[in-house]
Amino acid sequence: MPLDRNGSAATENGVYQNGHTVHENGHTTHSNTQDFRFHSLGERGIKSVGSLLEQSLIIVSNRLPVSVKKAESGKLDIYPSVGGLATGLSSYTKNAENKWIGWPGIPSNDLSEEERRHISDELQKYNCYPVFLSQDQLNDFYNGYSNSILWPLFHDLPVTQEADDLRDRYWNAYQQVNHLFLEVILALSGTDSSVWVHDYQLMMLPAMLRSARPLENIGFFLHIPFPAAENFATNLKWGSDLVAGLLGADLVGFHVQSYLTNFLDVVEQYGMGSVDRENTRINLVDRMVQVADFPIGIDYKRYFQASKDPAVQHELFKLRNKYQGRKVILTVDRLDPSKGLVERAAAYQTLLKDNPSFRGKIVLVMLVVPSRTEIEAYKNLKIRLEALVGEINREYGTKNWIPVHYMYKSLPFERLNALYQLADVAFIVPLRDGMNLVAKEYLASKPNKDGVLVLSKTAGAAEELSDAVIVDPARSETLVNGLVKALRMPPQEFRRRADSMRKQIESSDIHNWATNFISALNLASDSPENGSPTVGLTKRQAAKLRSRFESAKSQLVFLDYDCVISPLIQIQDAESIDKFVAELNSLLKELSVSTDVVVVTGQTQSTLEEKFGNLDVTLVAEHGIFERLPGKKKWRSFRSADWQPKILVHLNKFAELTPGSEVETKDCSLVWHYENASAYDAQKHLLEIKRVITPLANVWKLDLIQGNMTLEIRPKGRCKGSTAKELVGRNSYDFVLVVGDDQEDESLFADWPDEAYTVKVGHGRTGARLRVFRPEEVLSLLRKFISSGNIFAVSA
Ligand code: GDG
Repeated sequence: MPLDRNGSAATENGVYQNGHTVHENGHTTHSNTQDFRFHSLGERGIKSVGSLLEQSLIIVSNRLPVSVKKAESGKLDIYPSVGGLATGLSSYTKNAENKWIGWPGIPSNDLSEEERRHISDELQKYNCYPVFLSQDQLNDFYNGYSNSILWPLFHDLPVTQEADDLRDRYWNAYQQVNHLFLEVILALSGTDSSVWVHDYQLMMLPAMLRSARPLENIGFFLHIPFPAAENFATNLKWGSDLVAGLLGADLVGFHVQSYLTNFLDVVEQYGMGSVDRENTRINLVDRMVQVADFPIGIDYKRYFQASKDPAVQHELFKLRNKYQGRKVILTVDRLDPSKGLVERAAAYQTLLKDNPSFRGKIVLVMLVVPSRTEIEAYKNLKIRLEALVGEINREYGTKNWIPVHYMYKSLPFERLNALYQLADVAFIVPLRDGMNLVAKEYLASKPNKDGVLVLSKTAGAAEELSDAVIVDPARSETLVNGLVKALRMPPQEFRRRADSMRKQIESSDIHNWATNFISALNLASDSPENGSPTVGLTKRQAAKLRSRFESAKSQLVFLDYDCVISPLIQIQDAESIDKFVAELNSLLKELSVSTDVVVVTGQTQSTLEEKFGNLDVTLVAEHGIFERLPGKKKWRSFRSADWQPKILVHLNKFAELTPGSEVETKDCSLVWHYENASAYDAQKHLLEIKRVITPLANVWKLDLIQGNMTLEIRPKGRCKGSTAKELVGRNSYDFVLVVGDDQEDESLFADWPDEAYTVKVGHGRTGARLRVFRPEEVLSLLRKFISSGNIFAVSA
């Protein structure tokens, strides 16, 4: 992994050092985002935010917000970061239902089996789950394809010959690691979750996930720029694969409008779907991908309030003494070719050359944070930059004045914030930057508004911070002129500018950014373009259902019991659940007097019998393998379970190796439950189990069904849908209501004739005609049928 000399770990978006996270991602509300939510999608945006957390959220990024370092003593140091992204998502990640999946920052070669397990257990306390990567994988996937091919290309920089020569190997590693992330997601989450994938290292993942789970809510956010179509298509060999990877998502987010437009251009150029520019959507054959801009913001409060922190005040006092009234020009960046550091130093050199009056009165403080230190281009950049800084200091420095104060390290937050407060000018002129958070942090840290921001027009931040002194990094004279303008700007003017930009930063912080993205993801996945009803059952729909029910001669109600009980188990105590089941039982009892009722479940016959055994309804257990017809006591079985002992031997062995996991033996299926096991053991053995069992499953014609921390093995072919088809074959109904919630129910919805009223319970893409969000709504729907007093009722 990219550990540099002083032990800092370079990340794709930042750097961690000595227990401090250097990188701070963050976010915002922007006019376009607002349009997207409240104009084109109307009120639904607001509704979705309220019900946002009903579905679990899986966040996936190359790096976890918790890092692991190994001390020389061999002790593992595990520390969470306080980065912007982690802060913005903290309201989601505190909930144990939600998970963050990523690389923990240490190559797996450096770790024993025992250490990996320990790391995994420790990370789980933060709801974080590691993807372990070897040094070779990190070299080729991270340093190679991600940072030596994609990073420069997306920042309009040249790819080195060396990287170009190795790109086939790098590409293989990129795909392989994306697939590894997929495996971890599949092992650790169920189909009822939303997955939010971050950044350029994981661009293949949305499509991989889509093919494994067609109905998943998948979001992707790119933290770096998206290049213009001609650059992308001409220079990127597997560009179309990467775009196809992104199109696996329901929502693809960028920082700013121009990246979004570039992306749509590329999609159009590859002919990968029909691009609807007005609604910023891509219509594919079977679904739609929403594209939107979500300019990332910062944890505004943290920066704004820092000036009151005594530790920050102490640092500021020391810095004031150090710089003795000289005007301070500040740069803060990772050492990265995209940041234009040599160009900045050169502009400062020209400023001193052309304006002797500034000599001795100003100082350039360059905080340069080590990053991706194993990559040759980064090593060379360091040599060039330090040579130039040395040259400036030799050329203009005096006994009492060093023109450039260069620091190659990461500072603690308090020191950095004191620097922000001290600096008269922030000289933020990257060649290209997705957003650039330093620009926002600088302004937010200045309660007295006494600073000037000089900003590149090629940083995403320039789209929001138009009151900065905007310069063009491609024209060095604008950098010099910008500095002069900033240094001479009258206080009244810089205060006015800083004030207006600070308001913008405050109103669109990292929390808004996260919430906006997630609510837009829900809207995109539940959209009518994906065939899904977007809102819960309206009064009008409920009334229509009731009247259709009343006028029907023969009705069928087909209810998936799991869809009403599973959400309750997550949020309610046993007593309330019993009450709910008792009420459902009594409603079904009344209903079954005049209506055919079928209750299906993935659970066992005994569970169904215990809850509904007293009813005169059809009971279907274990996903259709067992059926008990109304009025009968005996169950019909559709498969022999001869295969079970053969598979059970293996499952038991793995269950023993995975403490906390257990095997449930159902009459006709086996389920390995691993939600209470250590994630490390579970993941490791899940792969092993699949490897061992798959050949046997082929012989016995069994399916391996991956659930939420479960693996079920059951006979192929018999499912809820088979029961449905048989029922329709046996009787003719003129009113059918089907209530379900999971992937299997989707095929069930499709199996019924179009006239059937199919109802999806909960969020997510669905082929159902109607939607309700909560189990209680199912009860109230059934209640309507009973009070309707159907007079034509014919019981089968
Ligand atoms: C990528 C995109 C996009 C820096 N030095 C120290 C320190 N930092 C923190 C800053 C800031 C972060 O690192 C750098 O963020 P940037 O946005 O400026 O740049 P990238 O690392 O390139 O981030 C970028 C971002 O992702 C978010 O989407 O804006 O365009 O390239 O938060 O404060 N923090 C501490 N000590 C330092 O010495 N504590």
